[in-house]
Amino acid sequence: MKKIIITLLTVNLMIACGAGKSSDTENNSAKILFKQLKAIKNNGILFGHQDDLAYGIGWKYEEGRSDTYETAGDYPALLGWELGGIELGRTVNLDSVPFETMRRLALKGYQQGAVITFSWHPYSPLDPTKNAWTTDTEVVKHILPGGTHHDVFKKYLDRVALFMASLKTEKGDQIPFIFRPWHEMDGDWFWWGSSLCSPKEFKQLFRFTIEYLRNQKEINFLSAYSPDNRFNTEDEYLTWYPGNDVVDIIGVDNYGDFRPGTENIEAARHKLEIVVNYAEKTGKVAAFTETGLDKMTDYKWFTQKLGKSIFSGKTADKIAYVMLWRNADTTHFFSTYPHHPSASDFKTFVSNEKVWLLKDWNQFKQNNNLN
Ligand code: BMA
Repeated sequence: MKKIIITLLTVNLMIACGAGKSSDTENNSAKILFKQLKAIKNNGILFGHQDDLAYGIGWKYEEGRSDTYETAGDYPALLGWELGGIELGRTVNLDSVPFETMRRLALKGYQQGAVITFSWHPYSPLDPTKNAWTTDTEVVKHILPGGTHHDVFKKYLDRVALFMASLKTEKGDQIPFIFRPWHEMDGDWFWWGSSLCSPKEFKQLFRFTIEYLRNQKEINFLSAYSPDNRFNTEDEYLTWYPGNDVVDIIGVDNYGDFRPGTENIEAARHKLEIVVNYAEKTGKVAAFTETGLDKMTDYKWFTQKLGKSIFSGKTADKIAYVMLWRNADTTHFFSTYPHHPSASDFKTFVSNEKVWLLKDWNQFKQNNNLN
């Protein structure tokens, strides 16, 4: 009898503590990823690229290809992917990448050692014909709990969760990744942006998203907060910050301070410093979550602009990664590719011992028993 009572007590305790949920287990894979990312600090920076294994300039879905690899001899250490369209039950994302291909390549990238990150530009739950960039209607307040379209929003998240849960190894373990929803909220180009929702509503949206995926759907991931560059102080940076309990990666997206015409590399450096300082204070990971130069018109951009923003001052060695946006075609690309005039500067940039492609990253994990 005593034994039964103890067993029942243990079971009750396990339920009360949420034990059994992967997100609460000591050795869960997202925690391992967090530990790996934290260990990078003071050592190097991972180089990342959006959609790198799926397509590049002049090719699409050719196994093993990568503009990064073909330019510099190694794959990115971090691979970005985009989920927009999954919420509508589509089989291809808004950039025409089939979700099956994405799943396979994300899994392959992870198994080769890369860090995986997902962005998400969902269509409006109020009107699925309106994409993330349609800013003619207030959406956020209607999809929060109690709102008219909350149930539709939950269905969107259910589909996201289903895809996330399907990112499994042969052993059936869900792979860890960074989820970076609702980015650039300080700008006014998305329906979740500053012109259509208040900081209070935004924080509720972010919190609901993370908590629903973690607690209801038991998805194992790290989350990233990524405003655009419209801040100059920590207070401004934190305007939309939803709370330390729902954020793991302290990030920033910044194209504006690198754009000819509005270029200000010192401002970019200063913003990264704000990010780094806040991550230090809170014990989180700092990251340069998105950047790049449209059509790479500055052939020394990597060493003279990106490099200067991250390597001058005390920021560089505290940022875990920098991710460049996608190389769609010759009218829309943000990194380099073979034979582009910026290719040799890119090689110089990644030859810096602090900039890590996949082999460097794997070597570091191996040397420090971080696997
Ligand atoms: C934007 C552009 C778009 C793309 C979107 C989502 O920055 O690259 O072409 O559809 O990201 O990936």
